[in-house]
Amino acid sequence: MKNSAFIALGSNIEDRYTYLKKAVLELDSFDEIKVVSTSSIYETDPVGYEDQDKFLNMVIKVNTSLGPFELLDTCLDIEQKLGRKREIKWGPRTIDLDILLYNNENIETENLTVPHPRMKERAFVMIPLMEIRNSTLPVMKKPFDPLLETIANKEGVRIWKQKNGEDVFALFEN
Ligand code: PH2
Ligand code: MG
Ligand code: MG
Repeated sequence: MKNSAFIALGSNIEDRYTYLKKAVLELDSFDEIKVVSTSSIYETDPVGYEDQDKFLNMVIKVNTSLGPFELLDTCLDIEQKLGRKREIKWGPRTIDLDILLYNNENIETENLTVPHPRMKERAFVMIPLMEIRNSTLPVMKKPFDPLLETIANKEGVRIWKQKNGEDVFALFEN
C-alpha cells in the first residue's frame, strides 16, 4: 500500500459517535485500505451554515493501494451506506468523508480537489490534522505551528474524546 491519504470525518446527526466509528471500520474493512492513525474526536461549532447541531469531527490517516478517485468513490459509497442525504449545502449529515491530502499530489477536477480547497481555513480540520501529524514527530515542549496560529475560530473546536495511546481503534472500544 504505497499511497497515504488523510481523510476528514464529520457528523452532526445522532448518533454522531457511532457514525464516526462505523465509517472508520468500513474504510478499514477494505483490503486496499488500512487505517494507520486517528486523531482525537472534537466537538465543533457548525461553520458555513450555522443553524444546525454541533459536529463531531476527526481526521484519520490511511495507507492505500487505491488511486485518489477510487478512494473518493469508496468514501461516497460509505456515506451512502451510512444514510447520507444531500439536501442543504453544508447542512446536517450522518457522515461526511472528505479527502484532505493524497500523497503530495495536486488534483483539480470537477469531483475531486486535493489538497482540499477549504481545509486551511477550517479549524475543525486543521486542529485534528496537526494532532496526527505532530504525533509522528518527537514530542516538543512547545509546539510551534505558524499555520495553526493564524487560524480563526479555534475556540469553536473542543476535545470531545481524547485519543490515548497509539492503538488506532482504542478510541472506539467500549
Ligand atoms: N462541514 C461542512 C460545513 N460546516 N462545520 C463543522 N463544525 N464541521 C464540519 O464537518 C462541517 C462544518 C461541510 O462539509
Ligand atoms: Mg465536508
Ligand atoms: Mg464532503
